[in-house]
Amino acid sequence: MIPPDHPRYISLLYRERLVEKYKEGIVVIQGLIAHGRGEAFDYILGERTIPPAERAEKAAAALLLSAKRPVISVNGNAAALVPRELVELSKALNAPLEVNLFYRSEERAKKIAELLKAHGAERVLWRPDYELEGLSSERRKVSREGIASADVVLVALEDGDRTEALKKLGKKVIAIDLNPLSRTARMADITIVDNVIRAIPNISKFVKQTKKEEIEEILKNFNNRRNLIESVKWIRKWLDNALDLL
Ligand code: PTJ
Repeated sequence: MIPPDHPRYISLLYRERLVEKYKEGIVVIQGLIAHGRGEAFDYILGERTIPPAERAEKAAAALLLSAKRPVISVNGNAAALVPRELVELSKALNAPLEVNLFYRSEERAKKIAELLKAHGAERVLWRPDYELEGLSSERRKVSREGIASADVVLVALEDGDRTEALKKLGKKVIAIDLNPLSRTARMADITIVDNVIRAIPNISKFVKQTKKEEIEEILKNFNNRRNLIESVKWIRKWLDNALDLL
């Protein structure tokens, strides 16, 4: 048991959850490594939502609200960390959740769909019936009524290849990635440099708050490259302040 007064309690709790979901066959072992990488970035962001991330979350909500066919793509880690929050966002947007995996197996996709349904999901797509062009990984396998026909796709913990393929197919991509320098971060239309555990509830909050007449202005004022530069500057600032600890 993790003592609640441990200084890294929250972070350790999420680790436990990932390990548990790994044992249940929802998360792949590579997902644990990916999470560790994310934790390192989260640490030098101060484990909070930095202002550029909040701006990106607002822009993401606006883009999702303006979409005709938004889809939320779910992998093993996201399902393990924020199942309830993903379902809430899906309902707020009336958008389907689609299980899309890098290390795909039919059995794991089904388990993830069942986990989401157990948290109240109404629309979960997990049986692909279409293959995306220009992508050789398992992530090419998508659903016709989901990612294949979506105009806006929200992705978390992503590999750059799929973001690139989705962009080439004319879709808008919103990425949640703690690494502001990753290829995904640079390729996406809107990159949220925040932990998925904070980002998903924040997007839901902004989806509920944003008024129709504000959408155009929010999107016009958002520039992903500028926002990524801002994120890196926040890391630099955090590291500068950390020098005082030494
Ligand atoms: O479930 P699957 O089969 O689709 O596989 C999922 C993993 C995560 C194994 C797969 O997508 C993968 O290998 O991802 P990458 O290429 O390691 O990319 C993960 C990215 O997400 C890295 O840039 C991490 O910094 C970032 N990341 C890790 N944890 C979080 C995160 N970003 C936001 N929130 C997190 N909790």
